[in-house]
Amino acid sequence: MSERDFPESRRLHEEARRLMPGGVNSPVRAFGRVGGDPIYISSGSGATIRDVDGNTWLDYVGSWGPMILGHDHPVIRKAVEEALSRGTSFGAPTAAEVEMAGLIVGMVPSVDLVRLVNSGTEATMSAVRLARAATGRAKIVTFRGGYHGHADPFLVEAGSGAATIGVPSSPGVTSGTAADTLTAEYNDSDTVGALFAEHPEAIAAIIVEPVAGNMGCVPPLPGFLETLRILCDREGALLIFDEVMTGFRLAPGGAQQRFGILPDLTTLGKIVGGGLPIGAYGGRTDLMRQIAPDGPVYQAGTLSGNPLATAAGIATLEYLATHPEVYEHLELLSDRLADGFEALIRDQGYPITWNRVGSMGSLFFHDGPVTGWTDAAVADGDRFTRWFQAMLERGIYLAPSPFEAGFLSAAHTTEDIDRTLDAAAGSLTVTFRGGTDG
Ligand code: HOZ
Repeated sequence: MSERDFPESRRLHEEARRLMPGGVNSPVRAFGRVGGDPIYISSGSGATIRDVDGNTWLDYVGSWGPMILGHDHPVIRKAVEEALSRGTSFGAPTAAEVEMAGLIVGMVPSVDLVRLVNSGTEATMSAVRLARAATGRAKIVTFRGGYHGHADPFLVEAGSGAATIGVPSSPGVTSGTAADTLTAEYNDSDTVGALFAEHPEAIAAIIVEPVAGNMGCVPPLPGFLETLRILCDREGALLIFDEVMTGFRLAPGGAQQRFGILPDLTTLGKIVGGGLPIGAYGGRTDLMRQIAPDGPVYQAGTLSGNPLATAAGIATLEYLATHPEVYEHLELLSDRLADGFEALIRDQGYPITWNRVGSMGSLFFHDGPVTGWTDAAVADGDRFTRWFQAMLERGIYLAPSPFEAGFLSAAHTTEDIDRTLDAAAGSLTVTFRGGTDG
């Protein structure tokens, strides 16, 4: 399987480029970082996806996180089909929204009240507006290489697609907006403490991915999240956990349950919608009651709480809440993958680092450890490209960027992991020792 084998994908992409910026609806999908045309997907089933040229791929993108149960899961399909037969949008309250809110409040430890929106970006921008209103302060702290969607305050030294295409601070964000975003180093709470010292009583909130997933996967070092909690309490700022990636993935109650640290506000996306577009934000009652119409902090949406999206979300969350074996399976697969990478590193001496927490992880072409953006940014990009293409040759579909995490699903099997490790051994040989697959 190589680039020349994808004629239909290539044809579609040529047409797409005439119609859409970069031919895509989200930049990193364009394969700009890894070369070649993107592969156009026609269907998915379990842990695999199929492209328009008839190739089948073992999928570690999982729609960038949502597909924790795998593609076309029968429970989700049935729920969406039933909702579809009742109508697709009413712009009025439905019972499904109440059920969905109940599930989120029941599962996520720090969430007493929740508001449904349509994407992770909507969730984070709304949470920050609320934090600013509640504290009467303007500034927020983010982390270099972190990513919280594409709203203006977050496109300052951002990770994910912004870093991938080289615009971590996007044109179009006004200097006034950028001035209110202060950036610190992930896993270095001293840099956060310094910002509080420099800007006394001016910081409304710290927003942090409790496991960074948009500079590759970077776990929090012991004590890091605890220190952020202490700093926020001491300085009168709010702690926002952006659990768009980690929510319902690292535990039924997300990273906050896994690590036992409670934020004031939580933002959710991806898994919460079961593969359909939903975001959510929630937290302490006294804060959430400030949202309109209970309070004056405005936020709204025509399609918020959409019946199809809530049907998929409810089915997914209910499944996760009642099937703890999903998390056991994901941990087992993650351990097996990690053992395999550790053996490759030990036996072959490759200067690489495999970072993971539960079912999210990523490979850095850097002789570790990778604890933040400073390390992630200097990882070898050319080697990543060779690795990505070599894995593609072996039927493994990875995120086409070194600044994204990979995701396991409940549909992956131990055989899939072993096949992936075989592919990884061959791909690393090509990556480090030269030669091609073509
Ligand atoms: N920035 C998203 C993942 N971190 C990628 C979204 C997409 O291309 O679908």
